Amino acid sequence: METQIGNIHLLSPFMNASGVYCKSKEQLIKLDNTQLVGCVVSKSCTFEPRDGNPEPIYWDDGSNLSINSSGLPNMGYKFYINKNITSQINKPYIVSVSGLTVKDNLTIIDELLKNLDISGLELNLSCPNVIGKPQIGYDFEAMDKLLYQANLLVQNRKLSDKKFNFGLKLPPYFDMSHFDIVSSIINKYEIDTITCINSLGNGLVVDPKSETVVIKPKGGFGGIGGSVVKQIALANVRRLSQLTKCDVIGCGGIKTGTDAFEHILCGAKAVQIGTQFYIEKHEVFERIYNELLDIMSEKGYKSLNDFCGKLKVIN
Ligand code: RRO
Repeated sequence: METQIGNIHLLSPFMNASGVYCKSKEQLIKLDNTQLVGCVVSKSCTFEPRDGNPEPIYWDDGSNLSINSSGLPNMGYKFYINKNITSQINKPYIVSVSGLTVKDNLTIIDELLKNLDISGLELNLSCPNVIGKPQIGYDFEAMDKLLYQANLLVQNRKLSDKKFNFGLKLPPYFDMSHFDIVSSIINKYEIDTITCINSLGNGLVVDPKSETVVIKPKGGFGGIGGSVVKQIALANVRRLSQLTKCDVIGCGGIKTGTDAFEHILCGAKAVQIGTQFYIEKHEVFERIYNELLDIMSEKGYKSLNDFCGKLKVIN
C-alpha cells in the first residue's frame, strides 16, 4: 500500500481532504496519530487568521452528500508552520495555501519554502466560498500568472533542497478543452502533484419540508461533496493524469474501498477523504484501507502500481 506522490513517500495512500478536522493543533495531531493516515493536510490558510462565514456553514445528509460554505476559517499561515505544530507531526505534512490575493499567496509560499519541517504545499486554486473571490482555477490567465510567479520561488528553493513538494488543488473541469488548457499551463511549471477535485462549487441543497436552504452564507449556495461528485472526480483524475507529468491525488466521493480502487484505477497515486471523513470521523481511514486491501487480494494485486492508471477502454 506504499505510494509516492511527487517527492513524498507515503506508507498509506489515504489522507484527509483539506478542510475536514485539520484546522486546530489538536485536530492536526489527532490526524497524525490516526492509523493508516499516510499524510496530514492542513486547512487552507490565508495570511491573517479568519473566522469564515456565518453559521450554519456545513450540512450533510448523514449518508454521503454534503454542502459547505465555510469561507476559509483558519488560524493564519504562521500557525500552520510554527514549530509548535510541525514538531508534533511525524508523518508527511502538507500545508494547504489559499491566500486572498496573489501577493498573499506568494508571501505565504515564500515563507513555507523556507521551512524545512513541512513536506510541501497544496496551493488551493479552487475555494468556491469566499464572497467576491472567484475560483482562480477557472480563470486560466490569472492561474498561469500566479503559477509563473510561484514557480520562480519554488525553483530557487529546489536548488538547495530537492525534497519540497509543490502541489495544486484544482476545481472540477467539465469540458475536454478545459483539461487541455489546464494541463498545458501546469506542464510549463515544476508542479509535483495535483489534487483533483475540490468540492463542486456553488451547488444548492433544498429542504422541501421547510422550503429552505440548509446553510446560511450566500443564500444557501456552497461546495458540494460526496458520492454525487465521484464520476466528475474520476474523469478529472483520469484526464489530468494522462495529460500532465504530475502525480494525481484523487479526491471526491470516496466512501468505500471500491471508490478508492476506482480513483487509483483512473490514475490517482493517493486519495483524500472529505465528506465521509466528516461523517464517520477518524475510523474511516482504517475501514476504507481494509476494504481496498480486500479488493486487491481478491484480484491478486500486490501493490497499487499493479493497477494504478490501468483503467481499460473499449476498442
Ligand atoms: O473554506 C471553505 O469554504 C472551502 C475551501 Br477553502 C475549499 O477549498 N473548498 C471548500 O469546499 N470549502
